[in-house]
Amino acid sequence: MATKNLSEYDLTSVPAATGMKFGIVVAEWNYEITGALARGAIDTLKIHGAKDENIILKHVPGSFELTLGAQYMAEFTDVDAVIVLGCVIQGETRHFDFICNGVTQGITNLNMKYNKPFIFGLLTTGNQQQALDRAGGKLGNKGDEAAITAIKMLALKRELTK
Ligand code: RBF
Repeated sequence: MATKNLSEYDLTSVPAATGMKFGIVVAEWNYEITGALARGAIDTLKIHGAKDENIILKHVPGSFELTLGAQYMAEFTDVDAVIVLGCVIQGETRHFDFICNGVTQGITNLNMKYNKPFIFGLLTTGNQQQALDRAGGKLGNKGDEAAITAIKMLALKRELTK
């Protein structure tokens, strides 16, 4: 089955991000990839109307730290949504599973705990090429997709709470 291009979406279906505040937490591990994810997310937020001053970008050492970094964003800033960006590449040890499961469960819990969107932008790939393909390569950029998801979730919240 073909994987969809992560950067392709219907422009007209994306609500305006005007007035929305975003936190982005980026893992430093595999920074060639996570830096590209962050650039994609920021560019996409701005294309849809987010202002520079409404985007807070912070780094954590590795993907395992994304959950706590995201919780800090929610506790200590006034962001409306948090995007976490990381890349875990399968190695020869079982760390891959432990890290991926930890982040997946951690981010799921934060969504429920804060009633805010915490967007899961974690690439979990078998090798570096698969990650590059999804970080601005031939399959688009997972950071773009994460940004669109954050905007859409905040728009949904606005719609249901107004
Ligand atoms: N962090 C990542 O973001 N991506 C990885 O691929 C990754 N691989 C790791 C492999 C091993 C064997 C270890 C010990 C750590 C790895 N980490 C990785 C770092 C991890 O997310 C975390 O920063 C550290 O375990 C410290 O809590």
